[in-house]
Parts: sequence; structure tokens; C-alpha cells
Amino acid sequence: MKVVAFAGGVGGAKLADGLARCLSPHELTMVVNSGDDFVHFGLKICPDLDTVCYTLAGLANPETGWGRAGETWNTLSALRVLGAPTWFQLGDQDLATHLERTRRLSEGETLSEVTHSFCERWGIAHRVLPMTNEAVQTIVETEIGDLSFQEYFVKYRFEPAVRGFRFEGATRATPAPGVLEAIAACDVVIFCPSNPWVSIDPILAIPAIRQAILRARVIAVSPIVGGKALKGPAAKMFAEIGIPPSAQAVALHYGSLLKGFILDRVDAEEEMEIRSLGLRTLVTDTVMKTIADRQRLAQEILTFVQAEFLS
Ligand code: FO1
Repeated sequence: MKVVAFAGGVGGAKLADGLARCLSPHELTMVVNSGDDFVHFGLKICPDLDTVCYTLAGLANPETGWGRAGETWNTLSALRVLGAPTWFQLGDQDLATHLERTRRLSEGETLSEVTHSFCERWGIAHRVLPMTNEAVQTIVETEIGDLSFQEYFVKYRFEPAVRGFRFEGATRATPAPGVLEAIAACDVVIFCPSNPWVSIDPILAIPAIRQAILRARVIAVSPIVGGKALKGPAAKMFAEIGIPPSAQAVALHYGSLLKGFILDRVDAEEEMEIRSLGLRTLVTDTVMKTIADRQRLAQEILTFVQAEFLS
């Protein structure tokens, strides 16, 4: 089965890893949000791409989900002594990624090329594509003003109430090479259990990707379980936008883009209402605590797609 997974952040990376354990490299392409990317200390930081790649390579920090396992923080400590901004925690090994990426970009390589090369070095056989090689910046419009995503998320710990979102540069951006081809050739596009507002929407804000998606079979996995986000501000964002957070709210958010929806057993009572939107549904355990959970959920999703859409 040919699958394209849209991902951003820790939940998305976990399902991407589960899918990579079930599908061969020619069957799976990951398209990753780059709206969170920013420049810090002159370095190009791509948190979602790195989270997906570290997770696939088995290098991710198991406690945080972002950054690297067994990390040391010598550079950050030395920066603190100098009075430098240390709100964004950059580990020593992680810094090597940003240094080398920045060097290669400054020599004219594209983000896709750098990502492909890093994947080869880290032993990742599946295709990981940034959504675009061009600059797209997620801006969170909040009660204290407009904030870049990392300022909102890390510096302000997603405390300011959200009023809306902008994806600067998205309408001019073109998809990275391979993205449209993968969508056109796939059996299903899976929106991973990533934040709809700031992980999946930035990808969909690129006009050519949205157009391609309209012709594809798309299913989504709810990142909201029991009215709460497993990690991060997704539920808080729904509430602040004026929508009670629920699996159904996620299904409605993606609306007519979807053909199928995966929700947690905890939310089983929402299934009928979601079905009444015209969606096929799978109710299962969606919380991925272990690597076995990732693989089991991915396999259940693939079996669901096969049975509901491809048989
Ligand atoms: N998240 C935090 O909550 N605090 C941090 O200091 C932090 C540093 C960081 C460094 C590299 C990286 O790749 C990710 C990092 N993240 C940090 C996570 C990141 O902000 C979020 O995972 C995503 O942008 C949300 O999708």
C-alpha cells in the first residue's frame, strides 16, 4: 500500500515511526511541517523535521519526544554564563544538526537535499520530505500580539490565549520536490495525530498541496483524546478559538478533505456523529506509549484502509 503521512511534532513522529515499521521505503513518504522552523543564533532550526528524523532513526529523547537521547548541554550552559538567550534548549548533539544544516544551506543546498543526506547518514530508508524548501512561518496571533511559533510554544509555554493563526509565505510557496508526486501516486494520505492548527494546517496552506489533497483519499488520526491533547496546546487552541475540543471537532476541522477518521476508544460515543459526516471510522487505542503501540496502531490503520477503501 502506498502511503503519504503528514506529520509535525511528537505525536506525528510516533505514528510515522509506526508506519515505517509496517511499510517498505517505497511505500511510505513523510511530508513534514516546516512552519515551526526558525533561525536562532544564526542557525536554521527545523524542530518538526528533526523530531521525525530522530524518531525514525531511534535517536530521539524518549522523555521529551524532541531532541536527542543521551544529550549533553555544555554549550547551553556556557551560553547561559555569557548571558545569551537560553529559553530554547539546544543540546550539544542537536547543535551539530543545526550547524551542519546551516552550513549546507548557505552553500546552496536545499532543505530537501540536506534532509535526504542526513537521513542517509542516520540510516533512515523511508522518504522524509519537508513540505517546502521555501520559507513559511507559522504566526500565532495571541492576546499579547503576534508570536512566531517557537516564541509562543517554548518561550511563552503556550500560555497566551490564541486568537488565530497565519502561515506567512505559504500562499507563494511551492511543495518540495517529490511531495505532489507522492500524493498523486498514493492509496491514502494519513494526517498523523499532530496539532491540526499548527502542524497540519501549515502544510495544507500551500496551495498546490491543498489541491493535490482534494484529489486524494485522506484519513486523519485524532490528536484529541477525551477532550485533551496528549501533548501540547491543541485542545487549548480549540477552546480559545471557541470550539469545545473533541475528536469530532478535529474531524469537523478537516471537514470535506477527509474520507476516514480514527478516534480513541475513550471517545467511542462520538463515533456515530463522526460517521454522520460521511466518514468511515476506526475506534481503537490511539495513545502510543511504547514502540509496540506505534506499530500496532499503524498496522490497524493500514488494515482499516485496506478493508474500507481498497477491497
Ligand atoms: N520544546 C520545548 O518545549 N522546549 C525547548 O526548549 C525545545 C527545544 C527544542 C530544540 C530542538 C528541537 O528540534 C525541538 C525543540 N523543542 C522544544 C520542541 C519544539 O519546540 C516542538 O516540538 C515543535 O516545534 C512542536 O511541533
